[in-house]
Amino acid sequence: MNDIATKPRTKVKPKTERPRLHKVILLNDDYTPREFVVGILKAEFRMSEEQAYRVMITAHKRGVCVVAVFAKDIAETKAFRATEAGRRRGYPLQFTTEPEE
Ligand code: TYC
Repeated sequence: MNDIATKPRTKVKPKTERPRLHKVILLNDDYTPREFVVGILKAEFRMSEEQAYRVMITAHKRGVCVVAVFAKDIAETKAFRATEAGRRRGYPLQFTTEPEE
């Protein structure tokens, strides 16, 4: 029937790609106290006072700052928890996520 000999493929493409990491991004606002932002960064992202202050002041001056990168579900959970902690205190503080290039 089919006599055409086909050469077996020698190179096999790997089927699983490494899942992309996601950035957690801190957004500036005019109302959340600086100290509160620092406290959230320390509690939720296990940062030192110095690291947390640097991230907070970068977001304050530039509008946004990348906090850290994680697997997608961890980034989303941490961003949600940190945003929720601000909301519970009546602050508009926001953390978002986006995939790394
Ligand atoms: N801009 C706020 C203030 O002046 C402090 C602040 C910094 C809020 C960073 C959010 O992501 C933020 N009180």
